[in-house]
Amino acid sequence: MDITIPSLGDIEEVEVIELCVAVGDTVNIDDPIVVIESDKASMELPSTASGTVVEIKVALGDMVGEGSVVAVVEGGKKQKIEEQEEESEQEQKEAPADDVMPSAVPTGDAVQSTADIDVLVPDIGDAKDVVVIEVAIKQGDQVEVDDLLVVLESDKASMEIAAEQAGTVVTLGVAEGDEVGQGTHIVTLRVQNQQRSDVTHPESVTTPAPPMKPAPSPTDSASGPIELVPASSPDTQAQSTPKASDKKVYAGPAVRRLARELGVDLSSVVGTGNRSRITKDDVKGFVKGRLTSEPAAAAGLPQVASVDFSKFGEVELVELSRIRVRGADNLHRSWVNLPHVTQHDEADVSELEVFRESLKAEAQTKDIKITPLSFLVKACCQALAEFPEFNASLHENRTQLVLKKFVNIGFAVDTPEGLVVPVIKGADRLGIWDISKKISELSEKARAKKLAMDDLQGGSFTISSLGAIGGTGFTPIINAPEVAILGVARLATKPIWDGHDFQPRQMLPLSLSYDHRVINGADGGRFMGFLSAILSDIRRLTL
Ligand code: CAO
Repeated sequence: MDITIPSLGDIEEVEVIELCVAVGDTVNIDDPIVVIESDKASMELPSTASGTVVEIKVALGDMVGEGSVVAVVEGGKKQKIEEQEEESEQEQKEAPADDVMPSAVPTGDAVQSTADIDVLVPDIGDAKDVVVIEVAIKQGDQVEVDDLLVVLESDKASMEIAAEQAGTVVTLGVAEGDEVGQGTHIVTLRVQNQQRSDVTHPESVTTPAPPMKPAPSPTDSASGPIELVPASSPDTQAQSTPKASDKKVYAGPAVRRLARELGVDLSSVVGTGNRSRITKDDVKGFVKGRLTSEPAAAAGLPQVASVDFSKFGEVELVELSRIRVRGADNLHRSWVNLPHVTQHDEADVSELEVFRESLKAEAQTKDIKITPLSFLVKACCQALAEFPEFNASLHENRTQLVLKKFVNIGFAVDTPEGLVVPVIKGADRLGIWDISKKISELSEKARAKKLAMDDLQGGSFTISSLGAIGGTGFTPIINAPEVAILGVARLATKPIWDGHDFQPRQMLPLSLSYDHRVINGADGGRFMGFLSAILSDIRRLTL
């Protein structure tokens, strides 16, 4: 059974702009086979048979005329010829004898210099459920001839209603989503130097208009007339002033439907089809682009401008290591997803430092390097036991907290390849010597690129120490999905008032960043107070 292009009225040829089926597809009567388009409108061509598509006879971009075979369907039922002819005859009887330009039907009284013209929905035949899917104008807009006013869509075709005359929008009769029928008031335009506008209009005299039926009924057949509704083509749009036409999009009904389903604003999509028509692939590509593009763009955040720096001087492009690229992604993900708060404090580590110095000789004999970091790890384990919410993750359902009954402390290691965060598993069960050993082993492995996946996984809290490098404080980014991270800066000897005198004390700057969805400021303060107290009096580590 051949599926053919029916009568196109006065139009000789239309373009195939979309294939809706592929060979092997099963179709029912009325299922769209292709979308065809004249220079004025687009519509779906419904199948006149049910069965399996065994051959597609056209390709995208082909020009087809009445009688052209579009596809061959086998194995099902064909619509009865008598039915088709009856419907066709019936439609012809019902069609108004004076079919003229189908677009906006202006009515109004004779005027001198200005007149208010009501633009109405034209005869849309038996199209059902016609919905206003786009309103391209607003009150006060100046429209030119051929500027788009509204786009209507039935279950089969979309049709653009364009301005027949230039004028100013006085009132709008429809809104997006309204259902309309023939005669519905679309807009009132205030036009200049109008004659009588309800009798005829210049275009209908000079340009023979195609017959007017917006969409074939479900039973339209190969032999019945299929009539396209004129609308402004992109060519005419391009020529007109771009005020009300700024929002115009050029897309077929199937594409518009897809865009609506995916929530895509078609005016943001660049059309790659003939005359910039938007195709389904354009819509899909747009969505894909949004999903894979910069997180900021995907989230609708403004993007940092890309600048061609070579305009200002010599530049060199250097590849970033995989660790840096992935690390940057992780940091960015955390930064945009977790509301960070950073709380600062200083711990008096004077006694800790005396104790640490006293251990150095012994450490040397054990071939262990003992630094403030080992004590920080130990102290954090104790603080996490006291404040379990800091040793947790927010469940993805966002209504539960995953409290971890283990304490695995990650620590940031600066390597030539970038920042890595190995994890000391079960740190709460280790003493200072073992923690120190672990820090040395894991940081050496990190710098030698020998870390195993297991060394990097399972962290429940992270410490980032820049103490050996310097600085008085910084705001570390949480190693999500953990909820807190401790930043450590360089300790400094400061004069601290003891109530009688200033005493020289070794003060260690601490910066705690936490996920404010999980931890509030008061808890952050308590955690810091507890941590400082332990570091100030390391005897507490034994408690
Ligand atoms: N204040 C003053 N001195 C400090 C200090 C501090 N907070 N922390 C460490 N030091 C001292 C150490 O005691 C050591 O001196 P001594 O040998 O005289 O005792 C010296 O600085 C060097 O320490 P280290 O760096 O070898 O050892 P560490 O345990 O402090 O740190 C490691 C190990 C792996 C964390 C560190 O080498 C490193 O990579 N730090 C960078 C982490 C980083 O980049 N963080 C930023 C992440 S966010 O971008």
